[in-house]
Amino acid sequence: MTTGLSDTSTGSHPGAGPPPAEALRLYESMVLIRYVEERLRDDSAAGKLPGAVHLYIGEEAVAAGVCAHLSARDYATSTHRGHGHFLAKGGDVRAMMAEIWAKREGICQGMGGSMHVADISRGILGANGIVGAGLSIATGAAFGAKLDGDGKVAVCFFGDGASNQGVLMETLNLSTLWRLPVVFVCENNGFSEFTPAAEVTAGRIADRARAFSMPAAEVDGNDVTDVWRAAGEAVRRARGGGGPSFIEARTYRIQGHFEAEAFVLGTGRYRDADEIEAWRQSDPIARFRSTLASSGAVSEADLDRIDAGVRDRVADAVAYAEAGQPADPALAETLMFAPEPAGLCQQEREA
Ligand SMILES: Cc1ncc(C[n+]2csc(CCOP(=O)(O)OP(=O)(O)O)c2C)c(N)n1
Repeated sequence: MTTGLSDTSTGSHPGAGPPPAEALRLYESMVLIRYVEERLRDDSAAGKLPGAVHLYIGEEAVAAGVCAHLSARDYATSTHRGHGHFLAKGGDVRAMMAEIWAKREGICQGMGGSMHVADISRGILGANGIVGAGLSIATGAAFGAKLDGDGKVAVCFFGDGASNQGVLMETLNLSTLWRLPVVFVCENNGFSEFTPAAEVTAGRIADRARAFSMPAAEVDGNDVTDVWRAAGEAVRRARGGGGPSFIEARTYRIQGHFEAEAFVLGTGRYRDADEIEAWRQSDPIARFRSTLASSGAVSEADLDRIDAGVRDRVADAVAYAEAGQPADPALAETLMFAPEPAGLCQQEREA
């Protein structure tokens, strides 16, 4: 039996589950991510998107269960598979969709694309194409939050592949030493690109944190209640000055590493259809829907209404993105490069 965040066993996390209104928000958050990702899957297959997308289908419970404890003032860093984190953290679905479609109306004016959706005003410090890069950004944000002293928390989402980057050790070390308000959330979806985790990742990932005496939990990442409980405990600890925590959420990537991976792999296969099917049986949304419906607190009709509302929002976001203006390449000069600091240039000229 698990006894808390510092417990070393895997499985259901103890304690009360989310109250009914929170449970419905968790459900809606997961459904929004799912419908957005399904639409992107279809539009990618139809050749409508300008670049690659890495989809989060099957992993929705992690982003939803963690971000439910955050406000727009808190920080989150994300990965190349970042749409779910952006949406769960309260990012605007229209602006994200337009960004992925490379339109000027996008959240980064169409210059960032799928792997760089960010909204600093909501504490969404960005998806990131560099594996592991969010670890140091989140730790830096947590350091800033600690200096500000106003209770903000930083969450870092990263994958099992990223857990082998040296920067994890650096950030586990400093965040423990300085008692920073940061929560490390490893989404162990079983693969690093086309390589099964077992071939490149030694030991239990959560043990990396335990080596620094950091409280660490291993949870069922397809059980949103389990994630929500563990994240609640970790975020409360961080906000209360208790320092960092680590959560390893075991989940599975249903889609390819990126859409259209088949064109790269040819006939090469790195996993069996049976394995994917087995994980589909543990779908986080279907599981939570059935838990909610059987609790009697909510009817199937209520859940259907949520689904329909989300479908409309996603259709609206796609229409908005399609109707947008193409990104303006000239923006690269103003958006990607900071203006030269006048004083510095003067000094350089004099040197
Ligand atoms: C520093 C760096 N090294 C390698 C890559 C190439 N790369 C892109 S995604 C990926 C796998 C990442 O796996 P994981 O962290 O488990 O995330 P997942 O894709 O499973 O969500 C790799 C190696 C990269 N983008 N950045």
